[in-house]
Amino acid sequence: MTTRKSGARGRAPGKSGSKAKTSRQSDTALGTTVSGASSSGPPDTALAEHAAEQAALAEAMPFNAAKPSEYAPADPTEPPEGVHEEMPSPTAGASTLSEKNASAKSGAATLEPQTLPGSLASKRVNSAGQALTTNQGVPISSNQDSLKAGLRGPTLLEDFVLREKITHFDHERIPERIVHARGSAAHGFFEAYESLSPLTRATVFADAGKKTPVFVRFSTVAGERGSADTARDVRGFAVKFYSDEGNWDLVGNNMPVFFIQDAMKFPDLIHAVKPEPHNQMPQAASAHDTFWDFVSLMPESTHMLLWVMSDRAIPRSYRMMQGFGVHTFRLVNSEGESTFCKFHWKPLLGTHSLVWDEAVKIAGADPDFHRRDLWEAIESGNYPEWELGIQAFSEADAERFSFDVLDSTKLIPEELVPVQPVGRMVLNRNPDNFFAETEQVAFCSAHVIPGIDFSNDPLLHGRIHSYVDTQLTRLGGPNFHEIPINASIAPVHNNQRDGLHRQAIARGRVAYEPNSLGGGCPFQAGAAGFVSFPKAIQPDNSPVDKVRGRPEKFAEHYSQATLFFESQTPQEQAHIIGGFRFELSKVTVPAIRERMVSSLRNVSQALALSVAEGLGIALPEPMPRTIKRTPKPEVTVSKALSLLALPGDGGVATRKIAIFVANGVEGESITAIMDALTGAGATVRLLGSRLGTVTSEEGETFEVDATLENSPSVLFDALVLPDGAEAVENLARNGHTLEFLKDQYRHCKAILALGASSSLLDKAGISPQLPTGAEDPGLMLAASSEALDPQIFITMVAQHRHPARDSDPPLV
Ligand code: HDE
Repeated sequence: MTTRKSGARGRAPGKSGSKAKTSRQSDTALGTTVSGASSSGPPDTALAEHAAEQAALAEAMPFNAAKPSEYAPADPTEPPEGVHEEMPSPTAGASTLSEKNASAKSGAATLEPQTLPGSLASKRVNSAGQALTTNQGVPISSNQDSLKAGLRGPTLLEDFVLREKITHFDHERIPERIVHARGSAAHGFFEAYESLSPLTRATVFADAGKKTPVFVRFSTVAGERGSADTARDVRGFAVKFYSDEGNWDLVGNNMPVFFIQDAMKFPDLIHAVKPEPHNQMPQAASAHDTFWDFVSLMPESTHMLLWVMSDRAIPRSYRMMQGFGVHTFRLVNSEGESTFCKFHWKPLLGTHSLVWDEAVKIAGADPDFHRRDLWEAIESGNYPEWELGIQAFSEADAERFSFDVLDSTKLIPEELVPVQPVGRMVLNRNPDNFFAETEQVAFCSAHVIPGIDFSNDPLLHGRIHSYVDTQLTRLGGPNFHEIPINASIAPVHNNQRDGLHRQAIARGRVAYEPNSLGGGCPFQAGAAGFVSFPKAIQPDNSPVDKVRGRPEKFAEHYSQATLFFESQTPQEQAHIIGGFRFELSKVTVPAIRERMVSSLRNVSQALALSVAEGLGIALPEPMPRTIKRTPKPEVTVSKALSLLALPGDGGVATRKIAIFVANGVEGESITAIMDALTGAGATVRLLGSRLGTVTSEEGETFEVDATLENSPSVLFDALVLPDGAEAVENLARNGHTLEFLKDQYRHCKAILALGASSSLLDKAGISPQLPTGAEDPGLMLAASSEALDPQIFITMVAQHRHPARDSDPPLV
């Protein structure tokens, strides 16, 4: 038997042990912290009682009963609970008997099992109605001037208020993340649809309706902390679940695959994509020599390159992108049975993206475009929501697939393993403080909870090491788990101590295990704790040799790149071609461009040809393939891979719509469309040449809330041009008007031209017909306010874009 409990329970303090208390001892001997008498002494003092309890605890464990279970255990999946004793009294484990002397600072003794509270509430500072203080809590009399020897005299070294303020300021910046430096985050919750207990014992999926708090950070990868949001890049999608069995971090991306297969290549990939080391250019962009040099030599990157050159890499909003766990994970149920699993987040608003020309212009107009969008949506009560789905499959299924599920450059088509919805996530609270929460949050793919486990994906295994390692430097030492945003809600009990910035004040003198003086606590949880799934390292149980290498299936690099390309709509394909053309045209070394195009020949002839044409080069020979015989793929077209597969709820909530106004506008139709749009949940802004008010034909005034100069077209999803001859004339005189209009048209957005404003369309060279002669489905002309049916326009806006108008190069 390895588990013993309550050995000391019921024994009278001081009566433990076999020795009779016969010998006289000094009354003060018990206070000593060294040496001491061989028996506990008279039991009538607190010191004696404490000493007796300690003695009893020590005697209750005459030897380490757990030892035999540590060698060649009969069943390693059922480790025993650690040997421990119930504490004989609340003070038995105290550091000091003086703990009863509470003060405003030390507070009362902590008698219940407890650690730092995980809730952020205790850390939140509310300064309303409070006077300024120093960091020592001393009220500051004046925050305007330093202390000087006379009004025109030198500043005094004595000024501790100034020195403390400046010193803190000097150290306000911490190192930024080496990747994913630019990010934005929000709090929310995850709610399980039903119990997933047949598949996993993970507590977040324990019951239908169970809610778990989350903190989610979205990010770009390559750019630095101050870079623009709309760079062409992968987006991080990192979710921290504060579960009741500890923190689970699902640190994913908005694309289901990755560039490389083994963690060994990650530093190379990132060195290649980051600004080039000699001149630190370009910022937040993959369109440069070193990136394309590297990836064109790494054919396994090709599938991911197709994703990154697609519109997925320039989302319209964080709220409108999917998330993926990327790697294959394991779900483990309470019987210890495992199922492989891939995680998918699907946005309720659907998947929508920018177009490249728009993304470039937004980077200048509003580099915080995605950050602002997320913040404003949550502030206005439009809480973004995603559905979590899993692809669950057995090891036997995995063996049958034409690709290896441990290869992160491959996805599992939804046609092969459907995505099963398991819960929803709502982000309903902005952080109080960007630095304290969004910057200091530390995600880590090693943070799993019982019921979630790793597969042998070699990319995932490198990540298990990397995150904590990088955070040690970024967050300054080993105690960053105690920073409030990182602290688990589940209590933390272990024997880790000290280190920079330690906050937990551990009670008692025991910081080791096994121990008897702390009653054996904290003790190992045994099978109730996280037990690693014991599956043999090699799926087929073949002998395990030390090896640096990859399985043969990893060597097939192109069939899923082809699958992705073939699954896109013609417009999406055109954008992928445009992406490659743009990026490769920025490369200065012709041989790199050619090498990449030769690789694309293995994906699609049409793709390679169009890119070659765009670059003005002849089609090179296809790149030799790594694998001799390509296995037949199970799926050749997957509808789920198109952005159009998730159109969203068909509404216009939070869509940003510009209505132009100027003196002389026809007010009735403006009011009608404005009311209809805001009624449908859209965000409407009245744009004019200047801030202030404009007066309508009817004498009504409208407040201009943004200008044509400060809010260009790319910041809006749709445009309304007003009626009123004078207003139209006024607007036509401002060059921004036509620029705005042309961009709305070029980016295939919905435009409503009321009455006289149709002349602005003519001036901009915009025809109500497409070059095919068909009516433009995103352009609405309403001759008068009576002829206006706002619902038709709302439906146009809800479609996000009207690709029929898309042309390469642009028509206007
Ligand atoms: Fe990361 N990654 N990564 N990564 N990653 C980091 O951790 C790393 C990879 C991802 O919002 C770093 O705290 C290695 C894949 C996200 O704070 C670092 C490898 C996926 C975030 C790190 C990968 C990701 C990071 C940088 C290859 C998608 C931002 C700072 C083996 C599944 C989390 C930090 C946040 C951040 C290492 C590959 C997602 C350096 C070694 C694949 C969303 O530890």
